[in-house]
Amino acid sequence: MTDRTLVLVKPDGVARGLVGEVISRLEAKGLRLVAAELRTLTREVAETHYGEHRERPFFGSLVEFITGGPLLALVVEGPRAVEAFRAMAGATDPVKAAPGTIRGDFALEVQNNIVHGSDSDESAAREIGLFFPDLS
Ligand code: RTP
Ligand code: MG
Repeated sequence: MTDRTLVLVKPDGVARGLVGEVISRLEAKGLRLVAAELRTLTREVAETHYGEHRERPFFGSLVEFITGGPLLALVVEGPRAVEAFRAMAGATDPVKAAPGTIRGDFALEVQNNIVHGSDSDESAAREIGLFFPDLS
């Protein structure tokens, strides 16, 4: 199967009207949309999605942020989709993210950094299963 990754336009990106911008960039790059849904995450799904960060000091704040409004969940596919989208998103801290990346162009704060992208093929499979169980 072609490589797939889970992309989220986080609640800050949706609130700022950046959904079209992110989708345009994905499509221009050549990644293909497989699934898309606007939804507000439950605390349970948010805590599962970011489970690797459960012990970090920012975990509570991160869960509040990611459940604080609707986000757009996308599955996209294409060659090396995970790596391709991480490169487009840029560094986690938007001040360090290169201009030309989504975070580098549109954000300034480490938490409110517009997009999420799976960080490995294993993470992508787990996250796609969590958000879109009918796809796997
Ligand atoms: P993501 O999982 O959302 O794609 O981001 P990432 O891999 O680039 O970064 P990660 O280390 O997995 O962090 C997940 C998200 O937590 C928020 N964060 N806040 N306050 C802080 O120090 C801090 N550090 C990370 C960000 O929203 C980050 O994207
Ligand atoms: Mg991550």
